[in-house]
Amino acid sequence: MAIERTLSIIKPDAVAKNVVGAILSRFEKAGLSVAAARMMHLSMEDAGRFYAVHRARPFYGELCSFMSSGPVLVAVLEGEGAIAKNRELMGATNPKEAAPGTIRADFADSIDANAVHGSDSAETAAWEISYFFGQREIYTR
Ligand code: RTP
Ligand code: MG
Repeated sequence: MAIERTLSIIKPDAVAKNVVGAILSRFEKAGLSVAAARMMHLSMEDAGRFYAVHRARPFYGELCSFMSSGPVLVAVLEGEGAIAKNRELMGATNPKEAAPGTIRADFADSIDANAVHGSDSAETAAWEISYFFGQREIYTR
């Protein structure tokens, strides 16, 4: 399988719970490497542009408020099949439906406060990575 890059966000709920390291460790144990990472506090506008694909959905306002409610860790993960592997490690969007042992099953509280974001396709990953990181900020081991 090809080496891919994907964008991960450790959301405000998980940062507040002090489980950033625990979540990054899951990625590393599954064979993904951190190629870039930064703590940031998104503005409502930052979150709105990032999640623009959802702007017509009823949960858009709440999603943007939540994502700008506290600091997040934005990161680029790199490895074989990184996009699908990350989604698998994350688990279902609603933590009540997330498989046991997934990040959302173990760390998420609700469908809004669901601990992590992960790119859902190669096209999305490329756009999301470029939204947060310049070429010179991304490292390959
Ligand atoms: P994400 O984009 O954050 O990685 O999550 P996802 O792909 O699993 O879910 P997506 O459909 O892209 O939705 C983005 C985020 O919006 C919130 N959401 N709320 N109330 C609802 O029905 C609902 N549906 C989605 C979630 O916080 C989800 O992560
Ligand atoms: Mg999504």
